Amino acid sequence: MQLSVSQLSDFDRDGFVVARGLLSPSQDLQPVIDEYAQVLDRVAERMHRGGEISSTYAELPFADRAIAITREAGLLDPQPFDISLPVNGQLTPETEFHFGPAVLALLRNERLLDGVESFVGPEITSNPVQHVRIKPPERYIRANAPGLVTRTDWHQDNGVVDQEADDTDMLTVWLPLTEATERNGCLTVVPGSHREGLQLHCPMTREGRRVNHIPRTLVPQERVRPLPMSAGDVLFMHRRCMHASLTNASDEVRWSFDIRYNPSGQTTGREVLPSFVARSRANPAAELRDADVWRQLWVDARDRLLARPAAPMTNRWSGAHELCA
Ligand SMILES: O=C(O)CCC(=O)C(=O)O
Ligand SMILES: [Fe+2]
Repeated sequence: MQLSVSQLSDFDRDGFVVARGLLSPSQDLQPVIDEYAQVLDRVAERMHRGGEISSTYAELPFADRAIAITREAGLLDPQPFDISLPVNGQLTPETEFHFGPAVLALLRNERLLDGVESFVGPEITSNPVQHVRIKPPERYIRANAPGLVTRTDWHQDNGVVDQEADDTDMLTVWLPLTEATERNGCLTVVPGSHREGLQLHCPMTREGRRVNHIPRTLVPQERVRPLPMSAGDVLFMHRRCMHASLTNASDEVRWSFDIRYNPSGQTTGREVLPSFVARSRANPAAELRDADVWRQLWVDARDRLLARPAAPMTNRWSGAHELCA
């Protein structure tokens, strides 16, 4: 189902639109939750063997298990769950990730891609800038934890990809697997900010990774709007819409995917990572449908990145601006 005229005009005005109930939690999201239970199993077993946790908490459902592990160990490392590789340092031959068939099915979901097609057109590439964020209650997480498990600072997605992708019509798709509320860390946005250009971002190093954020003084606080969403809702967001997320101050896990798409043929902004054709009306045979092939693309990307000499991170955000001090 393509988006309605009024949804498209909301996107035009605000820089985002939430399609309520676009996905079915039981049909479209549950397979992903089930797949991740296996990843958590593996990670919990390993942590238990390594003496990091006293129990594997195998009897608990996913969210409770993630919380129990975080409570005891201070962190459930997000990398083995993620659908990406660290590009800013920290990559090793042991770096894990998760590229499973249920996640690929979600990225290729018909209803989702119909929505994406409304913005991107009929030739759709899955952009490799993508993450899964499984965020336990913040109070159980140790200090200096990776950004994927804590609140996200203000930024525009355009500001975190390479400069060469400034003109790429990259569309961000954000969808929760659990209820996302103001208390557990839903997104916040500045409606209309996508029309105000690319803002200054300041680099910050966090856990050895470089993250770029918009300094507070450039965020118009009076325009900030929280965006609570339910499982099944899907947010479509312009690459220059300013957004952040709140702290998880609740007792539950806040779990979301953020994935991106762009018209095929445009640069993704992270060319070192693999993209794939998610939909092609002109040449359906070009679509990637096999999760093993998808996974292998990322294994090969990891090997390529490990083999190349460590290049200094070049980035347009030098941090020299006075607002970055
Ligand atoms: O979920 C979050 O905390 C941040 C997500 C985000 O920045 C994005 O989807 O682009
Ligand atoms: Fe973002």
